[in-house]
Amino acid sequence: MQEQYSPQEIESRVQQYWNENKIFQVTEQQGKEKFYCLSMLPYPSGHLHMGHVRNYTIGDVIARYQRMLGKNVLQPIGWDAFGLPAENAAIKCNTTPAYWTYNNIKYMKKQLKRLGFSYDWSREIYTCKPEYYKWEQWFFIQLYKKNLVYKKKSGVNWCPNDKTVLANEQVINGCCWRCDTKIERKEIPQWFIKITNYAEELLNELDNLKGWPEQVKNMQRNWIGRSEGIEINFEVLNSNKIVTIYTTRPDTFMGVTYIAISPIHPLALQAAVNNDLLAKFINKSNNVKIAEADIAKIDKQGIATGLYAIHPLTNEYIPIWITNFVLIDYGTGAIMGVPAHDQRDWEFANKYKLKIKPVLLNLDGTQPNVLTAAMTDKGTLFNSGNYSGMNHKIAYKAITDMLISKGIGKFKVNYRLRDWSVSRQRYWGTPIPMLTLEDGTIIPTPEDQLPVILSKNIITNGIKKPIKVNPEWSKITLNGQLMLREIDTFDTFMESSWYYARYTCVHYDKGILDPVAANYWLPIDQYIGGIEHAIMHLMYFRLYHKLLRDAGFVNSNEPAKRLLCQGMVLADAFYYLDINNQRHWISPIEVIVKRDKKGRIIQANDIQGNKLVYAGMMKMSKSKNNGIDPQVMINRYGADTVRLFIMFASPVEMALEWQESGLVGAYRFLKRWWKLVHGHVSQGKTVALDLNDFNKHQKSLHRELHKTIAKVTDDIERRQSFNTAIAAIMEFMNKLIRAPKKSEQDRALLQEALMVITRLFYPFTPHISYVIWHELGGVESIDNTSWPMINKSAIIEDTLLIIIQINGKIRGKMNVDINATQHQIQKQAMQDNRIIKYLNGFTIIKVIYIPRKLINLVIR
Ligand code: ANZ
Repeated sequence: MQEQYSPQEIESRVQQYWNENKIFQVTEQQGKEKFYCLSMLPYPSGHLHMGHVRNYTIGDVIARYQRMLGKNVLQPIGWDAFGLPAENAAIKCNTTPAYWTYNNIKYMKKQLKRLGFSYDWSREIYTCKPEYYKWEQWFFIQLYKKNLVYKKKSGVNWCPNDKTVLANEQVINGCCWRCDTKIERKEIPQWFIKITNYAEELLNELDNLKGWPEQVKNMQRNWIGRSEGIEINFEVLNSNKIVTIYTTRPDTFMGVTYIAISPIHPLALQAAVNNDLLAKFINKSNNVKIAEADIAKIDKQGIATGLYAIHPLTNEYIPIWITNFVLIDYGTGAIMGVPAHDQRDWEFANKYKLKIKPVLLNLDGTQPNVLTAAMTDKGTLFNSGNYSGMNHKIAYKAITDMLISKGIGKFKVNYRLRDWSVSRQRYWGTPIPMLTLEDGTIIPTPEDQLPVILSKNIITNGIKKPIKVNPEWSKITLNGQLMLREIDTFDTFMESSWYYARYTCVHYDKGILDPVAANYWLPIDQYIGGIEHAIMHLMYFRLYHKLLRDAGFVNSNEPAKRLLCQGMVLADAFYYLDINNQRHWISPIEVIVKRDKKGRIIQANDIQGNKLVYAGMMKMSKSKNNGIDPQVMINRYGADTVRLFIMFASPVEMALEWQESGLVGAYRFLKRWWKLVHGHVSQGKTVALDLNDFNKHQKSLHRELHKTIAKVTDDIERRQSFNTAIAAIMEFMNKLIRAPKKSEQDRALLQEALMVITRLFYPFTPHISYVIWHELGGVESIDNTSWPMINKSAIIEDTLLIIIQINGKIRGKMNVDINATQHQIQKQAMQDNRIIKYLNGFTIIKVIYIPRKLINLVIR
């Protein structure tokens, strides 16, 4: 065994062995328990960042652990290879998105291999390859045939900068999630998948996902946004029209003072036909798409239509207004305005001097003051005719029943979830496999013509313009008929919605999935990824599983049993202000810091000596220039050190604070381990372990060893608390370093302990474990070795701690033999130095013994 620990040398040797022997390649083995461990696939942006490294390390630790339990473990990897950044980069670097993407993959693949992740590389997926997206196109056509997709001209979120449509989820505070440009509204024909058909199931099944974080489930619940309410029909005065509103608060029905409709509500459009002012207002509002979350914040604008609705109970005339704060695609696109009890309605009424009629008392029974704001507590009704005096819950039911019995109201469950718009006006994506005939009819591409391969013939129009496919590509003749291909491509969330299923049978060419393989591996036992995917990806992925199930390809209801969302990776961030008060962020690698005794930064300078401001630990990002390149760290310390630090530095779901000092600590630890093993093996072989021959110390060390196995196993398996698992191994290793190594049994025990520790560490630091295992004489490779077993009898303590009381007062504690009888315990207590003085001159009249806990001597 080499004296020095040289990670670069051993890691490349071990990785080469794994590669050449395809150690982690798996096939279905009926009858053998499977474990499917999956980390979310990376976008090939150019190089791995620390977030990737953290995500994939966690996955690999779990996969390696499960393999040691004897399971058939599938851990695949692939590339989410379509998407906008490739187009932008291609424009900037004057190349093609394909070239940029494949090049990035090549580099990042090398990085993944350098980290020693135990992937089955034979199943690698590139989502931009026709052999993959062919099945996505095929499946879309099946959905089309089942009436689960449709094309609709619809107001969409349009990002004027990226020149593309965005899904609602991709609009954050009215701006593009990618470039932060203000979103506009635009009407274009778009393809949609009917996710709303699955809204109820997507919501209800969350309750069965016991292995998913509550936070994610709650985010999904809110996003699906189920609400129960009632639709109410109001007659429009002097017309045969009806306006239907949706409300969740029928108890406020007597407080309605106006009706508000969306600018694109049919009634608004009709009213505008002969009214220029209305038409202008509608036009203006159409240019801005308002996100639901913004309704509370926006300046409420409106215009009276001149139409009135009739209140069904009071027969009052209620003005109908067109407003910007009622969304067309929620409920019925029309509301009843109850300004006294809804703040949005109040702001609108206040601005346009509409009546405000309170109908609910404050909770304390006093009359509400609605001059300055709405009163949103739910007190007792007043001002409400027959309903006055009713508690709001009773009134809710009474008014609902009344409206239903009159035939003007009906129960309605609404979902905030919208159908998924999957068309993108982008080049670098999966072509949508649909055709438009000369007469405008839309047909799916015949299946024997699949895949519709993305054209390589592209047009670039300079820096600011997006790449476009050459329009000539779109024109085709099929069976003598002229037709046009879609030039839009799919939202890239399409590819990442079903890749997990395709991994089970990547080379299958008879269909999208081989049901035998898919049902063997699925559902995923452990899925790992960032919390930023809580809504979009994880919702679409769940939807796809249900679509695949309903098409007969899989027989489970959900794609993943257990989900782990790892926390962000943070690093110190520093900047200086220039003369224009602009911040310049300096990479932490180039900063020289002074710390106080507690390790807090008290001064920071850049290499030139300039004073810097320390902004604290922040998420690693380009904008703060505080990203740490994993490659530099691997080159400096090796993959095992990086992996160990990442898993040790914090609980997986919490933020990880990157500190090079922590990395140095992990590296030092591995060196100490190496040294311990080196010292041990250079002394030659050991004798067999003889538990009967153990002295007290050896017994105790042996017990500690098995307690450590128990703790580490529980931490990894049940608690997923990897940092405490590592801490426990390290603690034990420190005991080993200090333990006597003289006698034959000392050495035999050390040998045993090292063999155990090497296996416990293997999931975290597989390379060094691999080598040490061999040096310790492991017969087969550690990759095929099983997780250490707990020797239950070794854990059993051979002594017990017993409390000694005299007349009910605690006077001491003592260790007694585990098998001691009451008589022996009493005898030992009476001989205890601390006790003797109390007994002097007294007689024991009674002994109370609580087994394994306490002995109380009653004296007089
Ligand atoms: C009267 C009322 C009185 C309301 C009151 C609330 C409080 P959720 O729970 O989100 O479903 N609403 C309905 N459709 C709307 C649309 N298209 N655009 C904007 N707002 C809309 O909320 C439903 C409530 O949101 C409905 O109940 C309606 O206002 C409003 F004291 O009706 B409510």
